[in-house]
Amino acid sequence: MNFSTVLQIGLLGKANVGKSTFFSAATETTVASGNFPFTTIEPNVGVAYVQSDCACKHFEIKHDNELCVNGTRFIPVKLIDIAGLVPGAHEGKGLGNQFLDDARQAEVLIHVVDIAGTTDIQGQPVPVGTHDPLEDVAFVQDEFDQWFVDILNREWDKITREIDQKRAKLTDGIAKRFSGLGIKDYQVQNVLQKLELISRNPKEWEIDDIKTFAKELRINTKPMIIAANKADLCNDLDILQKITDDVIPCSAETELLLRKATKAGIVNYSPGDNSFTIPDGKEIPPPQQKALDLVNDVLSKITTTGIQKILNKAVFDSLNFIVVYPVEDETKLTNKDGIILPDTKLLPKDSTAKDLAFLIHADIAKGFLHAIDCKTKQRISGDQKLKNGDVIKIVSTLSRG
Ligand SMILES: Nc1nc2c(ncn2[C@@H]2O[C@H](COP(=O)(O)OP(=O)(O)O)[C@@H](O)[C@H]2O)c(=O)[nH]1
Ligand SMILES: [Mg+2]
Repeated sequence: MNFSTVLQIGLLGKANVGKSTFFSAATETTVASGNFPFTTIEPNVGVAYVQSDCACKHFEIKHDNELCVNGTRFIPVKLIDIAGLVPGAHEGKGLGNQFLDDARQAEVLIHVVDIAGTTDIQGQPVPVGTHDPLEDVAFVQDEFDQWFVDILNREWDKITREIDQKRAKLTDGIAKRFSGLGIKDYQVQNVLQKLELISRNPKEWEIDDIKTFAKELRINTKPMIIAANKADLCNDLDILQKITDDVIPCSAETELLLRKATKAGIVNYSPGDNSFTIPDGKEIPPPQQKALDLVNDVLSKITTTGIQKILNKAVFDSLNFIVVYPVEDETKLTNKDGIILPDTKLLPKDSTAKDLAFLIHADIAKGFLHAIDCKTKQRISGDQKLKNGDVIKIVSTLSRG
Protein backbone atom coordinates (compact mmCIF):
# COMPACT_ATOMS: atom_id res chain seq x y z
CA MET A 1 0.00 0.00 0.00
CA ASN A 2 1.11 3.50 -0.75
CA PHE A 3 0.90 5.29 2.58
CA SER A 4 0.72 8.81 1.25
CA THR A 5 -2.61 7.91 -0.32
CA VAL A 6 -4.37 7.10 2.94
CA LEU A 7 -7.17 9.56 3.56
CA GLN A 8 -6.44 12.00 6.36
CA ILE A 9 -8.93 13.20 8.95
CA GLY A 10 -8.03 15.99 11.38
CA LEU A 11 -9.50 16.31 14.88
CA LEU A 12 -9.58 19.83 16.20
CA GLY A 13 -11.18 21.98 18.84
CA LYS A 14 -10.24 24.09 21.87
CA ALA A 15 -8.50 22.51 24.88
CA ASN A 16 -10.21 19.86 27.04
CA VAL A 17 -13.16 19.10 24.77
CA GLY A 18 -12.04 15.46 24.39
CA LYS A 19 -9.93 15.42 21.20
CA SER A 20 -7.32 13.07 22.61
CA THR A 21 -10.01 10.84 24.12
CA PHE A 22 -11.73 10.69 20.71
CA PHE A 23 -8.38 9.92 19.10
CA SER A 24 -7.57 7.14 21.59
CA ALA A 25 -11.03 5.62 21.22
CA ALA A 26 -10.98 5.69 17.42
CA THR A 27 -7.47 4.26 17.13
CA GLU A 28 -7.93 1.59 19.82
CA THR A 29 -8.94 -1.33 17.63
CA THR A 30 -9.06 -5.07 17.82
CA VAL A 31 -8.32 -5.38 14.10
CA ALA A 32 -4.63 -5.20 13.27
CA SER A 33 -3.63 -1.71 12.22
CA GLY A 34 -1.36 -3.15 9.56
CA ASN A 35 2.01 -1.77 8.79
CA PHE A 36 1.39 1.96 8.84
CA PRO A 37 4.76 3.54 9.55
CA PHE A 38 3.33 6.94 10.51
CA THR A 39 1.78 5.53 13.67
CA THR A 40 5.14 4.84 15.22
CA ILE A 41 6.66 8.22 14.36
CA GLU A 42 4.18 10.73 15.72
CA PRO A 43 2.06 10.13 18.80
CA ASN A 44 -0.81 12.27 17.52
CA VAL A 45 -1.18 10.30 14.29
CA GLY A 46 -2.96 6.95 14.16
CA VAL A 47 -5.09 4.56 12.15
CA ALA A 48 -8.86 4.63 12.52
CA TYR A 49 -11.47 2.83 10.42
CA VAL A 50 -14.56 3.86 8.53
CA GLN A 51 -17.19 1.24 7.74
CA SER A 52 -19.01 0.23 4.60
CA ASP A 53 -20.77 -2.88 3.30
CA CYS A 54 -18.06 -5.27 2.08
CA ALA A 55 -18.19 -6.29 -1.60
CA CYS A 56 -18.24 -9.94 -0.48
CA LYS A 57 -21.97 -9.45 0.14
CA HIS A 58 -22.61 -8.73 -3.54
CA PHE A 59 -20.71 -11.81 -4.66
CA GLU A 60 -22.03 -13.91 -1.79
CA ILE A 61 -18.56 -15.25 -1.15
CA LYS A 62 -16.93 -16.12 2.11
CA HIS A 63 -13.51 -14.77 2.87
CA ASP A 64 -11.26 -14.72 5.82
CA ASN A 65 -10.27 -11.08 6.11
CA GLU A 66 -9.74 -9.46 9.46
CA LEU A 67 -11.06 -6.20 8.04
CA CYS A 68 -14.40 -7.76 7.09
CA VAL A 69 -16.53 -8.40 10.16
CA ASN A 70 -19.87 -10.07 9.30
CA GLY A 71 -19.98 -8.30 5.94
CA THR A 72 -18.98 -4.89 7.31
CA ARG A 73 -15.72 -3.71 5.87
CA PHE A 74 -13.28 -1.70 7.99
CA ILE A 75 -11.40 0.79 5.83
CA PRO A 76 -8.27 2.40 7.25
CA VAL A 77 -7.92 6.18 7.43
CA LYS A 78 -5.26 8.33 9.02
CA LEU A 79 -6.45 10.28 12.05
CA ILE A 80 -4.54 13.31 13.34
CA ASP A 81 -5.13 14.80 16.79
CA ILE A 82 -4.43 18.46 16.05
CA ALA A 83 -3.60 20.30 19.25
CA GLY A 84 -3.21 24.00 19.78
CA LEU A 85 -6.30 25.64 18.43
CA VAL A 86 -6.93 28.78 20.46
CA PRO A 87 -8.57 32.04 19.42
CA GLY A 88 -5.84 33.85 17.45
CA ALA A 89 -4.13 30.67 16.19
CA HIS A 90 -3.95 32.16 12.69
CA GLU A 91 -1.76 34.93 14.15
CA GLY A 92 0.56 32.32 15.66
CA LYS A 93 -1.04 32.21 19.14
CA GLY A 94 -1.01 28.90 21.03
CA LEU A 95 0.74 26.36 18.86
CA GLY A 96 -0.33 28.43 15.84
CA ASN A 97 2.13 27.19 13.24
CA GLN A 98 2.19 23.60 14.36
CA PHE A 99 -1.57 23.68 14.30
CA LEU A 100 -1.74 25.01 10.77
CA ASP A 101 0.82 22.49 9.61
CA ASP A 102 -1.27 19.57 10.86
CA ALA A 103 -4.56 21.08 9.70
CA ARG A 104 -3.14 21.62 6.24
CA GLN A 105 -2.70 17.89 5.68
CA ALA A 106 -6.25 16.92 6.62
CA GLU A 107 -8.82 16.43 3.89
CA VAL A 108 -11.77 16.62 6.25
CA LEU A 109 -11.99 17.99 9.76
CA ILE A 110 -13.87 16.82 12.81
CA HIS A 111 -14.48 19.75 15.15
CA VAL A 112 -14.84 18.35 18.65
CA VAL A 113 -17.09 20.53 20.79
CA ASP A 114 -17.94 20.20 24.48
CA ILE A 115 -21.70 20.17 23.96
CA ALA A 116 -22.31 19.96 27.73
CA GLY A 117 -20.73 23.40 28.15
CA THR A 118 -18.35 22.27 30.90
CA THR A 119 -15.31 24.21 29.63
CA ASP A 120 -14.86 27.92 28.95
CA ILE A 121 -13.33 29.29 25.75
CA GLN A 122 -9.80 28.67 27.12
CA GLY A 123 -10.72 25.07 28.03
CA GLN A 124 -10.90 25.69 31.80
CA PRO A 125 -13.53 23.63 33.65
CA VAL A 126 -16.81 25.39 34.47
CA PRO A 127 -20.13 23.99 35.82
CA VAL A 128 -22.22 21.99 33.32
CA GLY A 129 -24.15 24.20 30.92
CA THR A 130 -22.45 27.48 31.75
CA HIS A 131 -20.47 27.85 28.52
CA ASP A 132 -22.29 28.19 25.21
CA PRO A 133 -20.87 25.63 22.73
CA LEU A 134 -22.25 27.67 19.82
CA GLU A 135 -19.55 30.22 20.62
CA ASP A 136 -16.91 27.51 20.01
CA VAL A 137 -18.46 26.47 16.72
CA ALA A 138 -18.25 30.08 15.53
CA PHE A 139 -14.73 30.74 16.77
CA VAL A 140 -13.25 27.72 15.06
CA GLN A 141 -14.86 28.56 11.76
CA ASP A 142 -13.73 32.18 12.04
CA GLU A 143 -10.20 31.06 12.83
CA PHE A 144 -10.09 28.99 9.65
CA ASP A 145 -11.69 31.67 7.51
CA GLN A 146 -9.20 34.18 8.83
CA TRP A 147 -6.33 31.87 7.96
CA PHE A 148 -7.54 31.79 4.35
CA VAL A 149 -8.11 35.58 4.32
CA ASP A 150 -4.57 36.16 5.61
CA ILE A 151 -3.08 34.12 2.79
CA LEU A 152 -5.03 36.13 0.23
CA ASN A 153 -4.23 39.51 1.79
CA ARG A 154 -0.55 38.70 2.01
CA GLU A 155 -0.34 37.63 -1.63
CA TRP A 156 -2.92 39.93 -3.21
CA ASP A 157 -0.47 42.51 -4.63
CA LYS A 158 1.61 39.78 -6.22
CA ILE A 159 -1.44 38.05 -7.66
CA THR A 160 -2.62 41.38 -9.12
CA ARG A 161 0.77 42.09 -10.66
CA GLU A 162 1.03 38.64 -12.25
CA ILE A 163 -2.35 39.07 -13.86
CA ASP A 164 -1.60 42.63 -15.05
CA GLN A 165 1.56 41.35 -16.70
CA LYS A 166 -0.44 38.47 -18.16
CA ARG A 167 1.84 35.96 -16.49
CA ALA A 168 -1.02 34.14 -14.78
CA LYS A 169 -4.76 33.70 -14.75
CA LEU A 170 -6.73 34.51 -11.64
CA THR A 171 -7.47 30.83 -10.90
CA ASP A 172 -3.81 29.82 -11.22
CA GLY A 173 -2.62 32.83 -9.25
CA ILE A 174 -4.87 31.99 -6.30
CA ALA A 175 -4.54 28.18 -6.56
CA LYS A 176 -0.74 28.46 -6.36
CA ARG A 177 -1.03 30.18 -2.98
CA PHE A 178 -3.29 27.44 -1.61
CA SER A 179 -1.51 24.41 -3.04
CA GLY A 180 0.22 23.86 0.32
CA LEU A 181 -3.22 23.22 1.79
CA GLY A 182 -3.89 20.51 -0.77
CA ILE A 183 -6.34 22.75 -2.64
CA LYS A 184 -6.68 22.08 -6.37
CA ASP A 185 -7.06 24.48 -9.32
CA TYR A 186 -10.53 23.22 -10.17
CA GLN A 187 -11.73 23.87 -6.62
CA VAL A 188 -10.56 27.49 -6.79
CA GLN A 189 -12.16 27.84 -10.21
CA ASN A 190 -15.50 26.42 -9.01
CA VAL A 191 -15.68 28.87 -6.13
CA LEU A 192 -14.69 31.84 -8.31
CA GLN A 193 -17.44 30.88 -10.74
CA LYS A 194 -20.03 30.31 -8.08
CA LEU A 195 -19.42 33.77 -6.60
CA GLU A 196 -19.17 35.36 -10.06
CA LEU A 197 -15.69 36.63 -9.30
CA ILE A 198 -13.94 34.69 -12.04
CA SER A 199 -13.58 37.58 -14.48
CA ARG A 200 -13.29 40.39 -11.98
CA ASN A 201 -9.87 42.00 -11.93
CA PRO A 202 -8.30 41.47 -8.50
CA LYS A 203 -7.67 45.23 -8.33
CA GLU A 204 -11.42 45.73 -8.12
CA TRP A 205 -12.06 43.20 -5.37
CA GLU A 206 -13.40 44.75 -2.17
CA ILE A 207 -12.36 43.50 1.28
CA ASP A 208 -15.74 41.78 1.54
CA ASP A 209 -15.15 39.91 -1.73
CA ILE A 210 -11.96 38.47 -0.29
CA LYS A 211 -13.76 37.45 2.91
CA THR A 212 -16.67 35.85 1.08
CA PHE A 213 -14.34 34.03 -1.28
CA ALA A 214 -12.11 32.81 1.58
CA LYS A 215 -15.09 31.43 3.49
CA GLU A 216 -16.58 29.68 0.48
CA LEU A 217 -13.20 28.20 -0.46
CA ARG A 218 -12.71 26.94 3.09
CA ILE A 219 -16.15 25.32 3.21
CA ASN A 220 -15.56 23.62 -0.14
CA THR A 221 -12.04 22.41 0.48
CA LYS A 222 -11.87 21.66 4.20
CA PRO A 223 -15.30 20.26 5.03
CA MET A 224 -16.00 20.18 8.74
CA ILE A 225 -18.33 18.04 10.79
CA ILE A 226 -19.11 18.76 14.43
CA ALA A 227 -18.65 16.08 17.07
CA ALA A 228 -20.92 17.18 19.93
CA ASN A 229 -18.85 15.43 22.60
CA LYS A 230 -19.58 14.89 26.30
CA ALA A 231 -23.19 14.36 25.25
CA ASP A 232 -23.37 12.05 28.29
CA LEU A 233 -23.07 15.12 30.54
CA CYS A 234 -25.33 17.38 28.51
CA ASN A 235 -28.61 18.34 30.21
CA ASP A 236 -30.35 19.59 27.11
CA LEU A 237 -29.47 18.01 23.77
CA ASP A 238 -32.04 20.25 22.05
CA ILE A 239 -29.12 22.63 21.68
CA LEU A 240 -28.02 20.48 18.72
CA GLN A 241 -30.86 21.92 16.69
CA LYS A 242 -29.30 25.36 16.93
CA ILE A 243 -26.23 24.15 15.05
CA THR A 244 -26.72 24.58 11.33
CA ASP A 245 -23.67 22.53 10.30
CA ASP A 246 -23.52 18.73 10.25
CA VAL A 247 -23.46 17.66 13.88
CA ILE A 248 -23.60 14.30 15.67
CA PRO A 249 -23.78 13.84 19.47
CA CYS A 250 -21.07 11.61 20.91
CA SER A 251 -19.31 10.39 24.00
CA ALA A 252 -15.66 9.71 23.32
CA GLU A 253 -15.09 8.55 26.88
CA THR A 254 -17.81 5.90 26.58
CA GLU A 255 -16.39 4.63 23.28
CA LEU A 256 -12.90 4.41 24.77
CA LEU A 257 -14.22 2.43 27.72
CA LEU A 258 -16.11 0.04 25.41
CA ARG A 259 -13.13 -0.54 23.14
CA LYS A 260 -10.82 -1.22 26.07
CA ALA A 261 -13.38 -3.59 27.62
CA THR A 262 -13.67 -5.38 24.26
CA LYS A 263 -9.92 -5.80 24.05
CA ALA A 264 -9.83 -7.14 27.60
CA GLY A 265 -12.54 -9.68 26.74
CA ILE A 266 -15.04 -8.18 29.18
CA VAL A 267 -17.66 -7.30 26.55
CA ASN A 268 -18.54 -8.09 22.93
CA TYR A 269 -18.90 -4.82 21.08
CA SER A 270 -18.19 -3.66 17.57
CA PRO A 271 -17.67 0.08 16.89
CA GLY A 272 -20.95 1.66 15.87
CA ASP A 273 -23.13 -0.88 17.70
CA ASN A 274 -25.98 0.44 19.85
CA SER A 275 -25.39 -2.17 22.56
CA PHE A 276 -22.84 -4.62 23.93
CA THR A 277 -23.12 -8.09 25.39
CA ILE A 278 -21.24 -9.91 28.13
CA PRO A 279 -19.53 -13.15 27.03
CA ASP A 280 -21.27 -16.29 28.39
CA GLY A 281 -20.16 -17.23 31.88
CA LYS A 282 -18.18 -14.02 32.40
CA GLU A 283 -18.17 -12.77 36.00
CA ILE A 284 -18.17 -8.97 36.18
CA PRO A 285 -16.93 -7.48 39.48
CA PRO A 286 -19.17 -4.73 40.95
CA PRO A 287 -16.96 -1.73 40.04
CA GLN A 288 -16.82 -2.84 36.40
CA GLN A 289 -20.54 -3.56 36.42
CA LYS A 290 -21.14 -0.02 37.64
CA ALA A 291 -19.10 1.38 34.75
CA LEU A 292 -21.03 -0.79 32.29
CA ASP A 293 -24.34 0.42 33.77
CA LEU A 294 -23.20 3.97 33.05
CA VAL A 295 -22.35 2.96 29.48
CA ASN A 296 -25.91 1.63 29.10
CA ASP A 297 -27.28 4.95 30.36
CA VAL A 298 -25.26 6.78 27.71
CA LEU A 299 -26.37 4.42 24.94
CA SER A 300 -30.01 4.81 25.88
CA LYS A 301 -29.55 8.59 25.77
CA ILE A 302 -27.72 8.90 22.41
CA THR A 303 -28.27 5.43 20.78
CA THR A 304 -24.60 4.86 19.88
CA THR A 305 -21.49 6.55 21.25
CA GLY A 306 -21.40 8.50 17.97
CA ILE A 307 -17.68 8.01 17.30
CA GLN A 308 -18.05 5.57 14.40
CA LYS A 309 -20.99 7.49 12.96
CA ILE A 310 -18.91 10.67 12.90
CA LEU A 311 -15.97 9.00 11.15
CA ASN A 312 -18.28 7.44 8.55
CA LYS A 313 -20.15 10.65 7.93
CA ALA A 314 -16.95 12.67 7.56
CA VAL A 315 -15.75 10.39 4.77
CA PHE A 316 -18.94 9.34 3.00
CA ASP A 317 -21.09 12.46 3.42
CA SER A 318 -18.92 15.51 4.11
CA LEU A 319 -16.21 14.41 1.66
CA ASN A 320 -18.51 12.30 -0.50
CA PHE A 321 -15.92 9.57 -1.02
CA ILE A 322 -16.58 6.08 -2.41
CA VAL A 323 -14.98 2.70 -1.65
CA VAL A 324 -13.44 0.68 -4.47
CA TYR A 325 -11.82 -2.78 -4.27
CA PRO A 326 -8.83 -3.26 -6.58
CA VAL A 327 -8.08 -6.90 -7.48
CA GLU A 328 -5.68 -8.63 -9.86
CA ASP A 329 -7.80 -11.66 -10.77
CA GLU A 330 -11.26 -10.64 -12.00
CA THR A 331 -12.78 -14.10 -11.54
CA LYS A 332 -11.40 -15.09 -8.18
CA LEU A 333 -11.39 -11.46 -6.93
CA THR A 334 -7.93 -11.95 -5.50
CA ASN A 335 -4.54 -10.30 -5.48
CA LYS A 336 -1.44 -12.13 -6.66
CA ASP A 337 -1.20 -13.94 -3.33
CA GLY A 338 -4.69 -15.38 -3.73
CA ILE A 339 -6.27 -13.22 -1.02
CA ILE A 340 -9.93 -12.44 -1.74
CA LEU A 341 -10.86 -8.73 -1.81
CA PRO A 342 -7.55 -7.86 -0.19
CA ASP A 343 -7.66 -4.09 -0.35
CA THR A 344 -9.89 -1.02 -0.37
CA LYS A 345 -9.33 2.44 -1.80
CA LEU A 346 -11.20 5.58 -0.84
CA LEU A 347 -11.70 7.94 -3.77
CA PRO A 348 -13.65 11.16 -4.37
CA LYS A 349 -17.03 10.58 -6.01
CA ASP A 350 -16.73 10.75 -9.81
CA SER A 351 -13.19 9.34 -9.79
CA THR A 352 -12.34 7.32 -12.88
CA ALA A 353 -10.68 3.96 -13.49
CA LYS A 354 -7.53 5.89 -14.41
CA ASP A 355 -7.66 7.77 -11.10
CA LEU A 356 -7.76 4.42 -9.31
CA ALA A 357 -4.75 3.25 -11.31
CA PHE A 358 -2.84 6.36 -10.18
CA LEU A 359 -3.77 5.73 -6.59
CA ILE A 360 -2.40 2.18 -6.82
CA HIS A 361 0.84 3.09 -8.54
CA ALA A 362 2.09 5.70 -11.02
CA ASP A 363 3.58 2.97 -13.23
CA ILE A 364 0.29 1.10 -13.44
CA ALA A 365 -1.39 4.32 -14.54
CA LYS A 366 1.36 5.00 -17.09
CA GLY A 367 0.80 1.65 -18.80
CA PHE A 368 -2.99 1.77 -18.38
CA LEU A 369 -4.84 -0.19 -21.11
CA HIS A 370 -8.31 -0.66 -19.69
CA ALA A 371 -10.07 -1.87 -16.56
CA ILE A 372 -12.55 -4.63 -15.82
CA ASP A 373 -15.64 -4.13 -13.70
CA CYS A 374 -15.70 -7.46 -11.87
CA LYS A 375 -19.42 -7.23 -11.04
CA THR A 376 -20.49 -6.98 -14.69
CA LYS A 377 -17.32 -8.54 -16.20
CA GLN A 378 -17.37 -5.59 -18.63
CA ARG A 379 -14.32 -3.84 -19.93
CA ILE A 380 -14.29 -0.14 -18.94
CA SER A 381 -12.21 2.72 -20.27
CA GLY A 382 -9.91 4.96 -18.28
CA ASP A 383 -12.32 7.88 -18.12
CA GLN A 384 -15.26 5.83 -16.91
CA LYS A 385 -16.52 6.93 -13.50
CA LEU A 386 -16.39 4.38 -10.69
CA LYS A 387 -19.24 3.66 -8.30
CA ASN A 388 -19.27 2.93 -4.60
CA GLY A 389 -18.54 -0.76 -4.00
CA ASP A 390 -16.99 -1.41 -7.41
CA VAL A 391 -14.47 -4.25 -7.68
CA ILE A 392 -11.96 -3.35 -10.36
CA LYS A 393 -9.08 -5.01 -12.13
CA ILE A 394 -6.70 -2.64 -13.88
CA VAL A 395 -5.05 -3.99 -17.03
CA SER A 396 -1.73 -2.28 -17.60
CA THR A 397 1.40 -2.90 -19.66
CA LEU A 398 3.46 -2.04 -16.58
CA SER A 399 3.33 -3.64 -13.19
CA ARG A 400 4.00 -1.76 -9.98
CA GLY A 401 7.65 -0.83 -9.77
N1 LIG B 1 -18.00 13.07 30.45
C1 LIG B 1 -17.15 13.01 29.44
N2 LIG B 1 -15.90 13.43 29.58
C2 LIG B 1 -15.07 13.35 28.51
C3 LIG B 1 -15.49 12.86 27.27
N3 LIG B 1 -14.45 12.91 26.40
C4 LIG B 1 -13.42 13.40 27.10
N4 LIG B 1 -13.77 13.68 28.39
C5 LIG B 1 -12.91 14.21 29.48
O1 LIG B 1 -12.54 15.54 29.15
C6 LIG B 1 -11.22 15.82 29.62
C7 LIG B 1 -10.35 16.35 28.47
O2 LIG B 1 -10.19 15.31 27.52
P1 LIG B 1 -8.99 15.32 26.47
O3 LIG B 1 -9.26 14.19 25.54
O4 LIG B 1 -7.68 15.34 27.15
O5 LIG B 1 -9.26 16.73 25.75
P2 LIG B 1 -8.36 17.53 24.64
O6 LIG B 1 -7.62 18.59 25.38
O7 LIG B 1 -9.37 18.12 23.73
O8 LIG B 1 -7.45 16.55 23.97
C8 LIG B 1 -10.69 14.51 30.20
O9 LIG B 1 -10.87 14.56 31.59
C9 LIG B 1 -11.60 13.46 29.58
O10 LIG B 1 -11.73 12.32 30.40
C10 LIG B 1 -16.85 12.43 27.14
O11 LIG B 1 -17.32 11.99 26.09
N5 LIG B 1 -17.63 12.54 28.24
MG1 LIG C 1 -5.35 16.57 23.82
